[in-house]
Amino acid sequence: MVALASHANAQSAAGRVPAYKPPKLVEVGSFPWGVDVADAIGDDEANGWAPDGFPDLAVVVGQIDAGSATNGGGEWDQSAFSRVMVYRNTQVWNLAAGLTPSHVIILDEFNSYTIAADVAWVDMDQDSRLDLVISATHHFDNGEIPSAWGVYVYRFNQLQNKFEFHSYQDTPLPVRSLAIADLDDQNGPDVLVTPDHINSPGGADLVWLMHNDGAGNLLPEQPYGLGDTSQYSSNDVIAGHFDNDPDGTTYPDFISSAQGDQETILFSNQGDGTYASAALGACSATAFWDYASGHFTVGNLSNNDIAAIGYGGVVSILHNNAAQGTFSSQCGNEPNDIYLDGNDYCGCDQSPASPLAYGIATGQLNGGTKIDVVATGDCSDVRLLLGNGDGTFEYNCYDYDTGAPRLVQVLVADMDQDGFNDIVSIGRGTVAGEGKISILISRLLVTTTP
Ligand SMILES: [Ca+2]
Ligand SMILES: [Ca+2]
Ligand SMILES: [Ca+2]
Ligand SMILES: [Ca+2]
Repeated sequence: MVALASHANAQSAAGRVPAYKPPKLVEVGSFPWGVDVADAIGDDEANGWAPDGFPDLAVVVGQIDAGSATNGGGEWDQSAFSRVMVYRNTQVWNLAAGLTPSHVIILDEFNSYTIAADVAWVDMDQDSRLDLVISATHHFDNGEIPSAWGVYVYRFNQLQNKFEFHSYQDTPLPVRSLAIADLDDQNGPDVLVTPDHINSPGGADLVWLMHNDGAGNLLPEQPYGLGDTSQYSSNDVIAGHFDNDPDGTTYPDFISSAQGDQETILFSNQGDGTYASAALGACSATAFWDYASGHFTVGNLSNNDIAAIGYGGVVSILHNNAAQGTFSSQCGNEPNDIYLDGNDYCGCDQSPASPLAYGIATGQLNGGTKIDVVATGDCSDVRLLLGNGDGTFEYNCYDYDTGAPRLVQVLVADMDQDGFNDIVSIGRGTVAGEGKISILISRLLVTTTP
């Protein structure tokens, strides 16, 4: 017979390989690229559409020509508006995806050349409701149009059940990667962005920090250079606690990828408005596309470790050594390589081929307390690296088809609130208009008895 483990004894089953129900898909049209998940809204009008405990989704959709750089190029959908789609979690996940379209934000009402690039849920104006921060790039075949790109803030108006335009701050170049943290410990969350690595003039290796004025308006950007003089632009930026500040406080730090130097640069927040930058010196043969952080060693909650996915689908783990921001690495370019891509884009043959490997996320995926890693290559599968709890990961090519071709991002969230984390991913498809959200709902861990 087969019996389902209860939530209570799932803890004892930690370390087992998770299983997922068939993927639940939502079609979103052309080129979903950025995604974020948070419980932002509910369906109770009398209560101001208040959050209901079930995470909702914001997805950036817009035309982009990322395919032209590699394979299957020229996949434009010229008719696609650039927009952010908000999906409310319906709480009903037994049949189809429990998501219903609830809001659409059309960015090109301000500039028809704007393309939304990434999105984050965050309460920017400190009214206890989550707003949306959106990074924007532009239609690059029309020359440079500076007013098309920058950072938009849309605040949630609970009286009108609407995400309404709140503020805009331009940037010197088109931007893509987006991270949020209250870096100065005042006036609410601040915003970090990097130049659009797909669509920026070469050599723009820096992070721009934009402080919140306390009301959800962003102050002009401050540049933090990565020290990279190559032709490439910086990729991802994430914020988190990566070292301790001199006085023992823990202001958030941030890291970014110097693609040309194939380095990760840590900007250590000194708590006085200055940042000490240092190259982590890890995995120097890999240019990282995407980062995620977490505490990979059980019991060590002081500072974050880093998981990174780089060119060719290589996953590397950067271990945080101590309080002073030094790292050691388990690199994908060393023996026991961890490759996610194969020549068929979805194989686990340890033969990296695709240069488009974007998404990585961390979270507990099989119960227990050990943080796991999930990553995507340029295919329809996500791969799991199960954590051993000591900073290392087991890689046995745990491989799950999401049903969404050409994945670009992945997130971990408990969408059906059953106590087990699920996997949210977005794929841009193989042809224009084929973009999809995929949700893999975790099955309860199964025990089999004779
Ligand atoms: Ca919700
Ligand atoms: Ca708000
Ligand atoms: Ca702040
Ligand atoms: Ca779940």
